[in-house]
Amino acid sequence: STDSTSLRATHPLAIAPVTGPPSSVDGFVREFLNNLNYEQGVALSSSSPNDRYLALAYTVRDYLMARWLEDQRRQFEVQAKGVCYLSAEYLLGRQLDNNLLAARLTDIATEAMAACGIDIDELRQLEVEPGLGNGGLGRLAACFIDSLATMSVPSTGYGLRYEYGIFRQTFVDGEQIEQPDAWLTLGSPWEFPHPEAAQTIGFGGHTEKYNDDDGVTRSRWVPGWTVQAVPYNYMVPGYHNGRVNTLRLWSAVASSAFDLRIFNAGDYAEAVRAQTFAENISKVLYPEDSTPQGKELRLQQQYFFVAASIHDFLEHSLSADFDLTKLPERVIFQLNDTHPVIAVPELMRVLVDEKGMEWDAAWAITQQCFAYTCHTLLPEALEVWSVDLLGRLLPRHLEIIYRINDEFLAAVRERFGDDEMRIRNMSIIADFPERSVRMAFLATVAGAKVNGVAELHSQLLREKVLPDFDEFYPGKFTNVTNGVTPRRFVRLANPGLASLITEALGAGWTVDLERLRGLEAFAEDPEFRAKFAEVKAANKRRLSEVLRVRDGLEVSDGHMLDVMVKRLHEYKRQMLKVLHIVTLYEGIASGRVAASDVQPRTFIFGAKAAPGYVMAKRIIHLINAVGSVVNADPRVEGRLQVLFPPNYNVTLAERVIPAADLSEQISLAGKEASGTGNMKFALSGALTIGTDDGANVEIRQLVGDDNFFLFGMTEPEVEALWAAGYKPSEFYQSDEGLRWAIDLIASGAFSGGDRSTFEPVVSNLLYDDRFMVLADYASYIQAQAEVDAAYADQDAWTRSSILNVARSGFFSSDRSIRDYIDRIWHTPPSL
Ligand code: B1H
Repeated sequence: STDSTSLRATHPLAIAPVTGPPSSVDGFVREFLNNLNYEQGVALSSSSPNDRYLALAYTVRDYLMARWLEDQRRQFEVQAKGVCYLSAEYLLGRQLDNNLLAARLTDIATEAMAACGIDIDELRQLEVEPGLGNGGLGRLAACFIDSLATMSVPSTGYGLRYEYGIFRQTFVDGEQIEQPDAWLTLGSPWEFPHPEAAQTIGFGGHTEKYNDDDGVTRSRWVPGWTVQAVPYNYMVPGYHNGRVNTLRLWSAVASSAFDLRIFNAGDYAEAVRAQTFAENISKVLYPEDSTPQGKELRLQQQYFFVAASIHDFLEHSLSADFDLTKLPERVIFQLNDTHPVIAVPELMRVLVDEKGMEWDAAWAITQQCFAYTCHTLLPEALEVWSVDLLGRLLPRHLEIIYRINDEFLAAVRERFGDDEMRIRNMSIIADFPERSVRMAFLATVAGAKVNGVAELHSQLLREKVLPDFDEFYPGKFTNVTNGVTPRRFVRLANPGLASLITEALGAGWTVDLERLRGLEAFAEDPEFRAKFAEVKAANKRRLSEVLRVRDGLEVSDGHMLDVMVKRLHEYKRQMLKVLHIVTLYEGIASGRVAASDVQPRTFIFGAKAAPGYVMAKRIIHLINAVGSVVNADPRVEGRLQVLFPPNYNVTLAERVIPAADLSEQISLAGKEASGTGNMKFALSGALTIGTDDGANVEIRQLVGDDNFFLFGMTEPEVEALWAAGYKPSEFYQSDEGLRWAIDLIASGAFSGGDRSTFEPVVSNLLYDDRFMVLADYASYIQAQAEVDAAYADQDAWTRSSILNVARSGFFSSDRSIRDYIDRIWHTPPSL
C-alpha cells in the first residue's frame, strides 16, 4: 500500500491540474457519451430520458470541476477573510440552466444534444427543483450565494440537505392537499457526498466540572447521544467569471456504534431500525413560513447544521497553526434570521471548553464573528425556545446563554441603573408565559451588526422591536435592502427581454444592473416600445403554453395579467385581491355593470399555505371557489378569469413573472419586511399596485409615482387606527360595494349555496380583521380603477413598463452583497 500511495502521489494525473473537456460541440458530445456509458451504464440507443438528463448534468459539472478544485485550493492558500452564510433554507430552483449559463455552455450543449438526436428542452423539464426553502427567505439565500460567486467573494453557504423539501401542493375540490416532495428519487447529479468527512454532533446528556492540568476548574459537556453529519457539496458557479464557490448541505446519519449500544442491546434488528431516529433530523423541511415551530426536531435541525458548519470551518478552512484570537480577521458567520443563532453558544463552547480560551477573550471574538439579519416584524414570528427543551437537548449551551445574559444585563444595569422594567424587556431569557430564550435578543447581543431587509423594515426594527438595544448599542443597527439575482430572474427567465436589453445597451448589464438606466431613453422610442410590447406578448404565450401542459389551464388572449404569487398569509392579504375580484363579478352578476364595460383581466394566484394554518387553507379554497364560479358564468362573457395553478415554486415563478402586467404587493403597511417578488416583477416590466410597505417603498421612489399604483394606509396610519380601536364592521356598514362583495361570499354563491363553508372567512373579516383588509378596501378598489384606465392606453403603459425595468437596477442582489461587504462583512473580492 505504501507503493500505491507513492505511485499516486507521483503519477502525472495526480499532480496535473484538472482541465476539463474541450469547449467544443465535439468535446461536449464525447464527454456526454462517456458519462452516459460509464456513469449511467447505458448506451445512447437504450438510454431513458432520465439517463440522458443525468449524463448531461454530469457533463456540465465536468466543465466546472477544474475551476472548482482550483478555487478551493486557492481559498485555503490565500486565507483571506470570507463569509460563512448560515441558513436553514436555500430555495435553489433548477440547476441545469443556471450552470450552463454560468459556464457559457448553453449553445454548445444545445448543439451537442441535437447532434445526439436529443431535444435539450425535454431534458430541462425533467429536473426536479431542490425546494429546500419556504419562500422569500430561502430564495434570498440562493440569490446571495449566486452574487457572492459572481463577485468572487470567498464564501461558503452552509445549510441542511432535507430529504423532503417544501411539500408539493395539489388541489382536491379546491382545497389544498400536501404531497411529499421526494426530490432525490431519480438521482441528484449536482451534489457530491463526502461520508468520510462526517462530523459527530452531540445532543442531550449533562455537563460537569473538572480540574484541568493547571488545577483550573472548567466545564464540559458529556452528550447523551450523537449523530453523524455528512456533508454534500454543491457547486456555486459565478456568472462568466470562472469562479466556483461551494454550498455545503448536511445530512444526518446514525452513529452506529453508539446507537447500537443504547437501543435494545441484544435485539440487532430492532437496534438497526431504531437508528432511523437519528436520520429524521434532516428528513423534512418545516413548511411554516414566518411562524417558527417550537418543535424539538426543529431545534435538533438547527443545532445539527450549525455545529457541523462551525467545526467544518475551524477544522478545514484554517491553516494548521492558526491563532484563534485572529478569527474575526478570517471569517464572518452571517445568521440568516434566528434559525442558526444556536451557533453563538456553540462557538463559545468550542473556544472555551475545547480550545481552553478564557471566557472574556472568547466572547470578544464571538461578538466580532457573527452578524444577524432579521427578516420579520410579526411578533408571533420571533423565535423563542423553552428553557426546559433547550436545557434537555443542549445543557451546556443553556449554561452559556445564561452567562451571556447575566453579563449583558449587568452591563445594562451599569448603563441605565436598576430600571427593572427595562431589564426585563431586554433579558435574553423571558419569564413569561414560559421561561424561554429569545433568539433574536441573543443574536442582537452577539452580533457585530444587526440588519433589516428594507429601509422601512430596518427603521421599524430599531424603533419598534428593539429600541432598547438600539439605544444600548449605537451603530449596531443597519439596513441592507434585499435584492434578486438578474442571472436567474432576467437572463434565464426572460430571454426575450434580456436580448432586447443587450441589443440596446450592449452586454455587461447582467453583472452591473444599474446600467439598465440606459433604457430610460429608449422608453421614448416608439420602435423600442413596440419591440418591448412584443416581448411581453411572447412571454404571455410562453406562460399559456406552460399552464396548458402543466395544469390544463387556458389563459385568455388579450387579457391584462394581474398576478399575486407568494406564500398564503393573512398579512399579505390575498383576501383583498379576492374582494376586488368578487366586486367586479358582483357588478356583472347583479346587472349593474355591463360585461362589455369591464377591462378584460386574468387573475393569476400562486400560493402555498402552511399545512397547519387553517385560515390560510380556507382562503385558498375560497380563491378556487370564486374562480370556478367566475370562469363558468356566461354573463361574464369571458372578460374575467381566475387561475390558480397549484404548487407555485421557483420554476413556475420563472414563467409567471415575466408574463405579468400587474404585480400585486398589497400587504398591510408595516407587516412585509421587504418582499423580493416585488423586485422580480419590476425587473420584468410589470407595474406594481402596492401599499407603502417593505421594499415597495423603495421601488416606488425609484420608478416614480407615475409608474406605480399606491394605495392604502401608511404604517403610522395603521398604528393610529389600531390605537383608536379598529372596527371592521363600520367599514362594512358604510361602503355598499364592500357590503355587496362580502354578502355575496356569505350567501353561499361560491359554495353551492352552502353558507357555512366560508362563514369563518367572512366573520373573521367582519369581527376581527387583524390585517385591516376592510380599512384598505376602498382605496384598493379606487387604485384598481386607475389601473384599468392606465391599461387602456397600451402605449403609455408600455412606456411605464420600460421605466420600471430601467429604474430597478438597484434591486440586483449584487448590490445587496456590496452593501453587506461595505457595512457588515468587510470581505473584499479575492481573485
Ligand atoms: C421571511 C421568514 C421566515 N421573514 C420563519 N421571515 C420561517 C420565518 O421556517 N420558519 O420558521 C421561515 C421563514 N421569511 C421573509 O423574508 C419576509 O417575510 C419577506 O418580506 C422578505 O422579503 C424575505 C427575505 O428577506
